[in-house]
Formats: sequence, C-alpha cells, structure tokens
Amino acid sequence: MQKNKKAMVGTHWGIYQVETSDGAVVDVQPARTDSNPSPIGELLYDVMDNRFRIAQPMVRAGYLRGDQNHRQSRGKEPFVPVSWEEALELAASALKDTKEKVGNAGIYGGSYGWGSAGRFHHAQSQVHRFLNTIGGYVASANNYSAAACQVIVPHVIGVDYGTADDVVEYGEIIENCDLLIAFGGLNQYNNQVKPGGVTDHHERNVIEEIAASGTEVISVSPIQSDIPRDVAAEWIAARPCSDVAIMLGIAHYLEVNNKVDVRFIDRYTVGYDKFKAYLLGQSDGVMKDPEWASSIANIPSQDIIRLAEKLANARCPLITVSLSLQRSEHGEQPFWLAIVLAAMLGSIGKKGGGFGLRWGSSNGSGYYHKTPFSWGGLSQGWNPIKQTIPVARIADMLLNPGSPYSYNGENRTYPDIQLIYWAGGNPFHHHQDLNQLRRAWRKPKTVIVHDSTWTATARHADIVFPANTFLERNDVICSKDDYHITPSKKVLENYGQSRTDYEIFCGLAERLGVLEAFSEGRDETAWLKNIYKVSRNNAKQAGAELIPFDEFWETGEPLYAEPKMKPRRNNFMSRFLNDPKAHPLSTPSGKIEIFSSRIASFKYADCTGHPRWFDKNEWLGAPRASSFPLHMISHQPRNKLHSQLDFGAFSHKDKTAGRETVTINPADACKRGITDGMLVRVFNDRGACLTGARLSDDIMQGVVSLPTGAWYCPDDTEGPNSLEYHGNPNVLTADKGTSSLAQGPTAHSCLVEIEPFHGSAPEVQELLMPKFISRADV
Ligand SMILES: Nc1nc2c(c(=O)[nH]1)N[C@H]1C(S)=C(S)[C@@H](COP(=O)(O)OP(=O)(O)OC[C@H]3O[C@@H](n4cnc5c(=O)[nH]c(N)nc54)[C@H](O)[C@@H]3O)O[C@H]1N2
Ligand SMILES: Nc1nc2c(c(=O)[nH]1)N[C@H]1C(S)=C(S)[C@@H](COP(=O)(O)OP(=O)(O)OC[C@H]3O[C@@H](n4cnc5c(=O)[nH]c(N)nc54)[C@H](O)[C@@H]3O)O[C@H]1N2
Ligand SMILES: [Mo]
Repeated sequence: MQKNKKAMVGTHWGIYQVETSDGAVVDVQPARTDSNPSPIGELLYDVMDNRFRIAQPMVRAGYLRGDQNHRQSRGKEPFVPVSWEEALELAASALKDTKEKVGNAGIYGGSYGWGSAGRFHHAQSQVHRFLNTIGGYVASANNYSAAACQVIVPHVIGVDYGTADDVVEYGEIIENCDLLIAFGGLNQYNNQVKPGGVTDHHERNVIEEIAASGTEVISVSPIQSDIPRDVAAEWIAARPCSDVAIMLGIAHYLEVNNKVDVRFIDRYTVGYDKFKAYLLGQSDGVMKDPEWASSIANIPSQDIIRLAEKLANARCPLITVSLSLQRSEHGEQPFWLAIVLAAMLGSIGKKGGGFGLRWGSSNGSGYYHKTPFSWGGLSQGWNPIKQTIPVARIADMLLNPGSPYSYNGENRTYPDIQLIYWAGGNPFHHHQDLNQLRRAWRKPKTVIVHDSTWTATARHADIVFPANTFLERNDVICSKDDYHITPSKKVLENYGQSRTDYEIFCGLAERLGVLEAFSEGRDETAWLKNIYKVSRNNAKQAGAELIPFDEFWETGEPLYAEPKMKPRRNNFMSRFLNDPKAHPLSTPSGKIEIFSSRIASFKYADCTGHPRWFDKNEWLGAPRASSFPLHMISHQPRNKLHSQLDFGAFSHKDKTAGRETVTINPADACKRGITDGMLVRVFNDRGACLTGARLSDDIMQGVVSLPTGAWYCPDDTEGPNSLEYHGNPNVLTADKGTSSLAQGPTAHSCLVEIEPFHGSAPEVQELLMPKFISRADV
C-alpha cells in the first residue's frame, strides 16, 4: 500500500495539484495561480496505465542474440526483459565500441523532443550532458516547430525569432491596433502549451480581448475555428500554402496604387527595387497582381484588393503568421514576406502594429513581461563534435552517410551514424514519411531509447530503459517569461523497476569511468538545491528575493519572484527605427533585408535573394493533385501534447472507434460516399492510414485535417502499400526539407485521397505493444 500523497506537479501544459492513493492518481486540480487552466490535465489520471508503461529494462531478442541481420528486425521483434546490470553493460559496451571504431561522430544524440518540463530531469539536457561527458555526439540544429523561421528571420532582421517576438506586445495591440490579419489564425488550443511549463494561461483568450477592444480581426486559414467564430470579423478560406501568393497580390496592389510607405522603405530597408521588379513582372514576365494571386489562392481577386485597401487605410495594422505556415515547402517565404509587407505599410515600430511571428502557436507570444533574470538549469557541458544536422534531415543522414547537402550557405556532408541515443522524444511521432524512417532507422548498429511508455520509438529500439515520469521524481519548474518557480514533487513510487533518466545515465557513466564528471557528486536533491541557488542568485540581482530552498520546498506552491527591475524587452527595433545609423540591425546591410545579398550569394534555386512564390509538390495547385485531390493538414492535437499519453481517456474522447479522427468538408465527403463516423482510408503514394471521418463545415472544401499524435501502429507490410491502423498522419507526409536554406520539416501539408474502408480493421490497442519472450527462450 502506498500512502496518499498530494503535491504540485509541472507539465508543459500547466501546473496541477495531483493526489495519489495506493499507486494511482485519484485527483487532479489546476494550480491556484492558473486563471485559465488547460483540460489536458485530465490526462494525468492515466499516467500509470500499466498497459503501456515499461516496467523493466528490455533488449530486443535479435540484438541480444547478436544475429547477423538483426537490424532488419527493428520494430518487429519481441523484447526480452533483462536486469539493469545486463542492460547497462550492453549499452555501455555499444557506446565504447562505437567510440573506439568510428569515434564520437558515429553517435547521433540530437534526441529531439518535448520530454519533461522540469529544469533538472529535462531529458534532452540529461542526454546531451551525458554524451558530452563521454566525448560528444552529432547534434541537431533548429527544431521541428520553427526551423524555417529560425533560419530566415536572422537574415532579414538580424535577430532570432524569439527576440523578433518582442517587437509587438499584446497590450499594445489592444490599445492601438485597428486591423489584425492572422495568417494561420490565432489558435486557442495551441496556447495551452509552452516549453518548460505554464503557471497561468492568462493570455489564452488574448484574441478575445483584442477583438473586444475594437480591433478588426481577419483570419486566413483553412479551418474557421482557428479563430473563434464570434471573434473573427471575417474568415478567408484560401488554399493552404498560398499565403505567399496572397501577400504578393497585396504587395503588388500597394505598389501600383502608390500606397507604399516610401520613406520607410528608403530609410530602413534594402533591396526593394529588386523585389518591386519581381512584383511587376519585370524580372520574370509574371505580374503578381491580385488576379494572379487569386488564381493561386482560389479566392476572388476582390478579396485580395479589399485586404490591401484595408491594410493601406488602417492606422496601425498588424500581420501575424503562425508557425504552421513555415512547416511546408518553401516555408521560409511567408515569414520573410510578412516582414516585407509590414515594411511596405510602414507599420513596423508602431506600438501594436507591424508583424507578429509565431502568433497563436504557443502560450506566451507577445508576452511583454519577460523575466529580467534567468532561471537556473542543468548545464549540458561542451560538445567537441562540431558536426550537426538540420533536425528533420535524420532519415537522409542515416540513409546517405557521406552524401553532400546544403544548409544556410554551407556545403556539408552527412556523418556515418553507428549508434542512436534517444531520450525524451518520439521520432516515430514527429518525423515525416514513417515508412522511409523505418528503413533508415535500420542502418545504425545500435539504438538506445529511454521512455516511460512503449512508444513506437521504444518499439524500434534495441535497448530500452524504463524512465520515471514527472509523477515519480522531484523537480523544479520555471520557464522563460514566467515569474513563478514551482516545486514539482514525487507523488508516486517508481513504476516497476523504472529509474530517472539521471539515474540511468549515472549507471552508464559509472561503467564508462566518467561518473564524477557527469554527476559532480550530486544526487537529485543536491541538483535541485543547486538549480534553485542559481535561480535565487540571478533573481536577487534583479531585486527579487526568494526564500531559502527548504522553505520553498516546504510550501509546495508556485513561488512568485517579483523583481524590482523592469521586465525585459529587447527594443532593438525601436532603437533601430529611432536612429538606424547608431543602432543598425545585425544584418549585413544593417537594415531590414527585402533583398538579401547573402542569401542570393548561396545561389539556391529554391530560396533566392528576395521572397517569392515557388511552385510546390504538395498543394492543391500541383499536378499531383489529379491523383491525390485533397490537401491534408496535420496540425497539433487539441487534447494532448503531441503523442504524449495518447492512450489516456481524455485523448480517446476525440477518437472515432479507437482511431484518430479526420475532419472533412461535407461536400468532399458526399462525393466519396463518406458519412459521419465512418471508417476511412487516407492514402497517397507514400502510405495509408485508417481513421474515423468527422464531417464539418469548419474546414474548407478540398482540405482535410488529421491531427498528429496517434501512436504509430503499422501493419506487417512496409512501404507505400502498407496500412497504418491508428490514424498517424506521418505515414502520408513527405520527408523533404523546406529548401536548401533551412532544410526544415515540411510536416504540415501533403496531398492525399480518402475512401470508405470496408475491410476488417484490427483493434489498435493490443497492436501498440511489442511481444515479449523470456531470457530462457532467446
Ligand atoms: N505531420 C506532422 N508532424 C509533426 C508536426 C506537424 O505539424 N505535422 N509538428 C512537429 C512539431 S512542431 C513537433 S514539436 C514534434 C513533436 O515531437 P516530439 O516532441 O518527439 O513528441 P512527443 O510526443 O512530445 O515526444 C516526447 C516523448 O518523450 C517521452 N517523455 C516525456 N517525459 C520524459 C522523460 O522525462 N524522460 C524520458 N526519457 N522520456 C520522456 C514521452 O513519453 C514521449 O514519447 O512533432 C512534429 N511532427
Ligand atoms: N494543444 C496543443 N498545443 C500545442 C501543441 C500540442 O501538441 N498540443 N504543440 C506545441 C508546439 S510544439 C508547436 S510547434 C505549436 C505549433 O503551432 P502551429 O504550427 O501554429 O499550430 P498547428 O496546430 O500546427 O496549426 C495551426 C493552424 O494553421 C492552419 N494552417 C495549416 N496550414 C496552413 C496554411 O498553409 N496557411 C494558413 N493560412 N493556415 C494554415 C491550420 O488550420 C491549423 O489549425 O503548437 C504548440 N501548442
Ligand atoms: Mo513544435
């Protein structure tokens, strides 16, 4: 019998008070600090679901036997429960072997993923610190969320996209902005989440406040509810991936009707003349006028003219772009163009106007109150291996060692990876074209994974270490832009033989002779005290007095750090606008780069010197659309974080007969004989999956939406003719970089066809688990 416990626990979607009794979660209440808590907290009731938890270290049978061709069986073979001793020895010897034979550049440790909100048990920090202690690893650059934006924005305005967020603040929007055009909407669901945790979702309804203040809001998005119906004055349902054409049509109209702020362009930007020649068709013979834009976006040219007129007449217009726009082919362009358009309107620098990057994509955009100090964390150490790959090029890397590729002006070659180490992420959730990833994943000699549940990534590993969840360890929660620091307490005993990631790495470090360097002699409590001490010292410098650690731990509540110093805001843009000579931007010209000579010098065919329209493979205007006539968007799930706890009851509420639900417009459904609740097969030439259909006018015709997050559940065949049973969109998406510049994932969009499914559909839940055999049967 475990005693009842009640304590605060931190997640990426909020802080909750969790009560446990006899090893089960019996009550979950949002923290008192949260004025608008996320219902995703309900998933915490299912963390202990013993159908999916990993109770003991496991090794894949063929790996344990040392079969010659064992790699071909990854993801298909049974696992063997082994002792900690044996699993740690095996993993340590695989790491040693890789180091000796090919060096640390043969270890891929990018380990991308959203595991753990805590500052100490943050899985990615843990794995990076550990791999650095043993001589380094090949890391990944940029993230799945924002790669194209991360690479393009510094070329255009000289700062990273986080800093670019500081240009406009939502209080100022409420006060001054009279017109907001939101490309990709301003989704309320996505605001539930923020990396590192959220103590108060106070700006979750920011869009309602903005609209209530009298700002006219227009949403350009394939889904109407990307802005609540009663808030958006207008919904423009343009073809997905045509935002760039709409923006160009607006820009053309502004130019030919003398509505460009010439003073702003002359004083603060470079390269408008080249862009103008492109707009007017002087450089390529095609005028980018509203008629041209209308033919691409499939909306009336009058709508585009109206948007242009409204923008030109607005006192303080704001253009926002959500991250979804840039997770598609040429995803760099809409972000570049949003800045260019705001420059043409001369609205950059007006309080509450200009551009907003990644608005509506997660909690905290436009949040003015950034802490004037940094919270402590776990140092990842130093990585002597300088080779990185763009995060979404993983399958290419595994399949083509030694092959050349371009990235942001560099000519690079892929490393030859012999060992993959993953903790805190789920590539068989996040990566595109999973049939290809499966093939690529069989290249390295060893795959080691830590997870608490049997995700598809764990199922495709050789050695699996069972990790504790946030309910089974102590941590501190604090994140950028948040003034609270919260103790997150262990409310459950370890599950079976599970351990924390830290303990697992200590076990390996010991076997590899680097325990002292990795642990610095500290246990969990000593690390938490250390992280708190650093936070306390930093806060003090900003005038915020925090109570001693023991008291903080004892209170068990979020602690508010009220600094005397003002909130941090990087006003680089206002400084630049006030005096561009004294405060140039960190771009080569010191100005906003409408034309980037640097990008032009890379001579890429798919990302040139100024923003422009590029034809695409995966959109409704492509030749492929004659075979696959529906545009599938795969946005973030509303009811969970990515694939985490997908087996929980709260996630299952939105499933249809145990599978993910695809939303389809009634007209498209009718043409195909699809009715509400019917089981359907979504397919293209990369794969197919089974989902349940939901008919709704909320989505425009020609477009379907299948959220991410359903645990990958493939049949026994592989390749384009295979069938995934659970509704995982990544069997359909293309594994292609945004362009030679950013090589970001183009995860969001692809073309598909849908048909009613009349075959026999197996029960998914049982297929999600691997098979097990005992040591004696190996
Ligand atoms: N089709 C399509 N695909 C997409 C996207 C899209 O728009 N469309 N979006 C992409 C984006 S933006 C993102 S960010 C990615 C997200 O991709 P991921 O971040 O990889 O997805 P998660 O499901 O959050 O994976 C986190 C994993 O860590 C595990 N975990 C949690 N805590 C711990 C811990 O403390 N220790 C250990 N060892 N494990 C832990 C969880 O069980 C889970 O398996 O997906 C991308 N994929
Ligand atoms: N509940 C919840 N919230 C989350 C997450 C989660 O897993 N669950 N994940 C978090 C993470 S890691 C990230 S990166 C962010 C992602 O934030 P985003 O990338 O902004 O979010 P998405 O949900 O992928 O897409 C938002 C909307 O964009 C619209 N859209 C898609 N394609 C196009 C297009 O071509 N043009 C236009 N105009 N609109 C388009 C779709 O209608 C979709 O509903 O969300 C974060 N928030
Ligand atoms: Mo993301």
